[in-house]
Amino acid sequence: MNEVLRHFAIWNEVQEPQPLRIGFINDSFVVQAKRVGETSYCLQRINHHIFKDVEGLMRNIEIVTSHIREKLLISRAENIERKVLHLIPTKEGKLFYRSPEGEYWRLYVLVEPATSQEKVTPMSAELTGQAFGRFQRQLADLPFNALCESIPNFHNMEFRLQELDEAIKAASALEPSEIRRRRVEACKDIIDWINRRREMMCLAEVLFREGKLKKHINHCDTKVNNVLFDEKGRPICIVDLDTVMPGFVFSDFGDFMRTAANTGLEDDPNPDNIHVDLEIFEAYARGYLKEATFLTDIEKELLPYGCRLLSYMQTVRFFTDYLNGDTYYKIQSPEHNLVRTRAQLRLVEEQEKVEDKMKAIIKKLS
Ligand code: GN1
Ligand code: MG
Repeated sequence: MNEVLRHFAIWNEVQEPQPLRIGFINDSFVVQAKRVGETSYCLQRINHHIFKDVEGLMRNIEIVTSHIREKLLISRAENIERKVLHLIPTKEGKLFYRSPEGEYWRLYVLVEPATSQEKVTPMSAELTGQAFGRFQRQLADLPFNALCESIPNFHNMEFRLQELDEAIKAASALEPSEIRRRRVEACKDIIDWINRRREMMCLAEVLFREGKLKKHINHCDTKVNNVLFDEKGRPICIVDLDTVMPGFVFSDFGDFMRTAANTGLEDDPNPDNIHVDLEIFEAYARGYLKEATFLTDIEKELLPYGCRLLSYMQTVRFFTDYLNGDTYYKIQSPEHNLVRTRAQLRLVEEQEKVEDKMKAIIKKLS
């Protein structure tokens, strides 16, 4: 790995890279400076099986981080280095390094001291809402098509359902003994459940085609662990920018609620643990609406719908991976993707139950 580091434009002495266990997709390593007070780094191997257009992905990140840095400079913000990710180019001036083995690597300045959270409190939810609202607002003046879709159709519900249909078809055509075929047969109830909600969940794509809904630049992975906090528990920087791309604003809102306003786990083995945490919902919404001053009426109105949409999308994505034989998400047990599917499915049902309450909260806060 020192061979990889050699290609980046860094001039201080650093220690051996140490693996950092975060995320399901890329591999990350911390590279500490040898001398106290010097810059340390975060080295990442980009999963190019998932991000096929690494060039486009890295260009997106460069556009977004420079745009935010410029905004921070204009507003004379302090500690800009800690507020937005900083990519270190290679010695050849490229945004990433491709090794002779065909691996893709990039290097960021390590934001420190910083901590990340796995669980939110109402207080941190409100601050995180502000942080993601601000992030969207800082990017709101970029035309949405300034960025490419680093994963084509990433949050496109119609596309995710097509992928599911293909997975069902492929698995159904296999030998009866084949595990994927048995999975389809054992999960007819889930397929019916998904089908009953299809039309409703493709509404955003329809509204977009009718010109009633705009796209913005979104983060597309708004989990609380993608926000770095300082020692006082204040958000400093948004990380994991692989999926910044055009999309609907309520996708980001909904994805946070999917992961944080849930009393259970994303892969809770006991779905009865899963309810919507309305206190977290309200706190995040309050913070978000304070900063997301660019929202149109229809976008505000669709925020609760965004919660359901993202949980439904994740149900479909986990389930599709299960039927495909677990090729996308790293799993910790053979049935992990099914456990995740059932947990997300229950979350959708719980969100359906409190949709009116969520709407009332948004109305009160707007
Ligand atoms: C993946 O690896 P991580 O945790 O950042 C996925 C998200 C899913 C999430 C589900 C590029 O994110 O879209 O919502 O898992 N990222 C990608 O936990 O597919
Ligand atoms: Mg991520």
